[in-house]
Parts: sequence; structure tokens; C-alpha cells
Amino acid sequence: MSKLPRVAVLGATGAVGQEFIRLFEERNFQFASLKLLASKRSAGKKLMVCGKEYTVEEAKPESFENIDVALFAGGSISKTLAPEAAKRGAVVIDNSSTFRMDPEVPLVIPEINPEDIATHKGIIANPNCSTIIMLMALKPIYDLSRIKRIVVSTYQAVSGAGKEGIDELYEEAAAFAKGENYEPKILPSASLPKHYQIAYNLIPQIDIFLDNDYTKEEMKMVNETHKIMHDAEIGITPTAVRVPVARSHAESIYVETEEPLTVEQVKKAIEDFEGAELVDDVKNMIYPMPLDTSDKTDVAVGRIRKDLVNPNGINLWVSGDQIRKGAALNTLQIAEYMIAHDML
Ligand code: 3JN
Repeated sequence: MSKLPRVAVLGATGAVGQEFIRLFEERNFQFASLKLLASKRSAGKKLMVCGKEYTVEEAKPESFENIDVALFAGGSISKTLAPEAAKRGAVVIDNSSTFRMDPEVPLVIPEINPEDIATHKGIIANPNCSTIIMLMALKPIYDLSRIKRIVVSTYQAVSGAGKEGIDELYEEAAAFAKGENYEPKILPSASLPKHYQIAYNLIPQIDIFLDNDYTKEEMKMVNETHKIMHDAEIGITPTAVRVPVARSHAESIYVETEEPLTVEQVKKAIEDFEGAELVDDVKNMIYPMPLDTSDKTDVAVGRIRKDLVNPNGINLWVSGDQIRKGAALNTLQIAEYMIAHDML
């Protein structure tokens, strides 16, 4: 048996960092040592991991000396610290978008393109949550017949905008119930000049608009899908929408394949695909819902049906926990794959 890895977690106190810690316990993830890192503001906090207390340290370039694998929860800090960690010999698995489209950096969903991990040069990128949740449903279909076209609308939970997003939803709903006014400050994004109520509403904007009138979140889904699937020919049209759901994203997806597929073929492929769960029994009102997929490992796929117009079209509905499979779990699975294949 090879040696256990020396692990660092950057962003340990945030939602993704906390999920890493839960997953270490749940998956019995073994390490020789663990360092919990965060911004100066969180340094000194004590956190329990697998029954042992750890003190959060301020993240600095030197923090990554003698580290085998560094799990980065995300954020702009990745830009400066990921190269510093890689320089010191750590393999960085990064949740931010900073390096995702860098041709030198593999972008990996372990159930889909694990072979790309071996090409890393010190940094491996974790895809955007909406991309991961979509592709966990579409890869089994792609393996039956190449996908030519995807039209997807996302229904993204407020926790995708951080803890402040959840607080805003709860506070707005509570204020509304009491007939009070509430001034939104966070959604669609704290940094934007205008904010809209999310309680009892939908906001068809996640992140900023780009020159083509698609949002950055939507274009992440397009570009990252091409890279992960090694197929830049897939035509993808996304609409990303923030919905008043606390946790777990959902997506309505139309796919068009090269060859016509039957619903039975698609259902079987989803059932057989590691990490996807078929939740599809409409006669008994069984379909994926965010309340059911929150804190769950698998991405749930249902409402699978033939398109009414195109014989090569299939429609489906997906829901998955974006903090888990969409972020922390996918990152940890990359580390687990590397450990299992003696790559660290
Ligand atoms: O809004 C969501 O539901 C997902 C948000 C993702 C996100 C938010 C801020 C910055 C990302 C991401 O993972 O793509 C980033 C980023 O790293 O650019």
C-alpha cells in the first residue's frame, strides 16, 4: 500500500470547505496529515474533523510546503495560491473557474474523463456545478449516441451565491410573511449595481452578461462541456436561472443525438452510470426534486421522454446537490482517484 497523502484544504470554513470535512468522515478518507487553511479573518477558528480538533491557519504560499494534495474550495484566492502550492510540489484540485479553460490544466469529472487527470502539471480544475450536474445525466446518453445539440435551462439554488444568498431568501420570505419591506442586497450578485427579490420570484441572471448577451455562468456550461467531453461540436444553448430554493440545483434538458434512442435505452444507461440515479416513475409521481437531492451523493435524473417533434430528441429533468457533487465531492473524488492510482 502506498503512503497516505498529506492534505491541505483551502477555504475550510466556507460551505464547500465544510462539505469537504463532512465527506472526509462519510467516505473514511484517509490522510497522513491535514492542514485547514482560510483567510486571515478565519484563522484561529477550531474545527472538528473525524473526531479531532484542528485550528484553521491563515493561507500563505509557505502553507503548502510538504503537502501532497491541496483541495481549494474556490474563490479569487486560487489565482495566486494555486501556482504557489503547485510550485512547492502539491497537486492542487481547484474549484474556481480561474484555470478551467487553461489548456495546460485538466478539467475533470471522474466518472466522465478520469484519463485527463494524468496530464496535469500541478493544477487540476473542478468544473462549474451546473456543468457537472448536466453532464452526469448526459454522459450515459452520449455513450449510446453522440450528442449534437443541448438546450438547457437551469434552476439554481440560492446557496450557489454563498451563505448570503440563503440568508437573503430566508429574510425576504420572513419579511414578506410579516408584510414588511426588505431591501435585497445579494442577488443576482452582490457586486452588481441592482438587486432583485428572490423570494416568490425567479431571476434569469447568474453572474454578469457577456457581449453575446449570455451570462458568464451560461458560457461556463458551454465551454466546459466542450472541454470535458472532448467534443467542441456539441451545440449548446443554456439559460441559467436563480430560483428560491435553498440547496440543490435542477436543470431541464433537451438533447438531440446522432441516432434515435428509446426511452428504455436512456433509462438503462442512466441506471448503469456510476454517480447518476434514475428517479423516474411518473405514474407514482416519482421525479427528482431539490429537497430530495440535497445532501445526496448521486445526481438524480427523471422525466425522461421522447421529444414531441424531433425523433432524435430526448427531454429530461435533473437535480443534484451543487455543493456536494457540484463542488466538494467531485474535487475529493479526483483526489481519491489519484490515491487509488498511485498518482500523488
Ligand atoms: O451561482 C451558482 O449557483 C454557482 C456559482 C459558481 C461560482 C460563483 C462565483 C465564482 C463560480 C464557479 O464555480 O464558476 C465562480 C468562479 O469560480 O468563477
